[in-house]
Amino acid sequence: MAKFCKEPSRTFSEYLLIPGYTDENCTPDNVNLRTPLVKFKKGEEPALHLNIPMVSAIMQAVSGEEMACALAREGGVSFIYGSQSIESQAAMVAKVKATKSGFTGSDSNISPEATLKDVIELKKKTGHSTMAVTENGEADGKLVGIVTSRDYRVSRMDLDTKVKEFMTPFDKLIVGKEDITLSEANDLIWDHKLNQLPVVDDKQRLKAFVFRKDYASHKENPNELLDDQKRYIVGAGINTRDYQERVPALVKAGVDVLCIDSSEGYSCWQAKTLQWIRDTYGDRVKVGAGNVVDEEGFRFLAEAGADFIKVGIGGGSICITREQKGIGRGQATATLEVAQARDKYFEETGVYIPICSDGGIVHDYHITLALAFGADFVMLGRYFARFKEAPNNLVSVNGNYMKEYWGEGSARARNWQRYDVGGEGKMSFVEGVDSYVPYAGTLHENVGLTLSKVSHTMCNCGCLTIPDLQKNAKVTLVSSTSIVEGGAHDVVVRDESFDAKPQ
Ligand code: RVP
Repeated sequence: MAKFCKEPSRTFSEYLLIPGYTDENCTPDNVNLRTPLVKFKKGEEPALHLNIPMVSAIMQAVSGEEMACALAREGGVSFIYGSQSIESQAAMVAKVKATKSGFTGSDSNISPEATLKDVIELKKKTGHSTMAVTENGEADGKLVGIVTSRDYRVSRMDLDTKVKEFMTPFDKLIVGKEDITLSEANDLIWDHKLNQLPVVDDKQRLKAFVFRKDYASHKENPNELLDDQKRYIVGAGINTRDYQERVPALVKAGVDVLCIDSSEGYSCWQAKTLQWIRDTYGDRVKVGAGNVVDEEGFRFLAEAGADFIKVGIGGGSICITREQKGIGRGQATATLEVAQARDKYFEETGVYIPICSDGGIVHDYHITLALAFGADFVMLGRYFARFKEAPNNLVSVNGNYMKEYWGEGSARARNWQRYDVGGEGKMSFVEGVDSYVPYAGTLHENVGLTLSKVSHTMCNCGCLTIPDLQKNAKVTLVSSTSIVEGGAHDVVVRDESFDAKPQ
């Protein structure tokens, strides 16, 4: 007969936090959301940490280069999706690592022989009004000038005018040398009243621009997650099939942390992948594994050498694994049991392995609950797919702006390695859907608001750090009738359509 888990399988929406004592020191400004990303020994610091407890899902619709830079700027990490060729995934990682904080690579390059008409078209395509004029019109060409919107007036000039006739030529430009620091670049910008500073190498090739507006925003991001060369920290997903080729390519591209991306991680395939990485790189390459939902699964991956362990099966917003295969566990119950296993393992071995609650975060307070249940950080797909920086399309559906969001197990992504159970068989049925999510604007605005809610709740619970919340949070189950009580009830909520129109 089957073994039965005593506890029912529960989700975050079935719980609430009960406030603890808040003293005058316990204010949102004093909350510290720093959390470990990879395992560490008692008394030591982890080799990698996050400044906010959020990472973006290993999905085609979520984690590309732009998302990775935007999230690292806030203090989190993106895991660039692995369901693409090794070359294109490594190129994405390399692009993130080439984006030094405050330095912007140019994707608007034009030749001096091009025309004003070409300039207008390029601006429409990239959205950028500053263009590098290079000898061959390519990114790696010699810089011969720049064009900004101050250099031309469409209403007064012939569209066939050549770029070389109206650009600001190189000899009139103030430029920075390749090894310039961000603050030196900023001094030049201020001293010469510039809007942008081109940075060139010794062969006069453009390496980056530093924009006046970006320097200001860099100052606004104290949580930026950077490596020792001031480059953004970035992760990448791998699978248990082509790791011997994929991992070296990602490591060469400069990836900081890997994660085996699978819907079900309690398998010999994950152990073999971890073993190969340890044999090849020792502890130098950091790699997470998963997903698991109980103590047994956690132990297995911990002993196999995972640097962090991901929790959750079937809770993702686009996931139909539970319906299709009948496997999975409520996200709250799974997180709690794995966190208890993590603590037990720490007591026994002195090694702390961070756990990540992956999928099923619907409301911002679910993040706080996941942390209270013992997660060190959370992975989100739907949440990030709504933002401008996600690599998915923005479309209009019935007059509403939506972003496309599809599961890795959907017919659209066809990421069969994620659902791999060995053998030659490829996906014969889907485990995910293709969907829309409402467009929500920029990552910066949304993450700021979400974390403000997390910090306020932590203060209500009397906790200033995540370890403090994990240890001291008080949690209660809610009844279905008390859920009704939690929303606006027994009133007619006013909105524009209801309000009487003034006469
Ligand atoms: P959510 O944040 O609820 O959208 O969930 C995202 C998570 O769902 C991913 O991190 C992954 O674990 C899981 N996922 C991705 N694709 C699929 C699928 O097609 N079933 N599931």
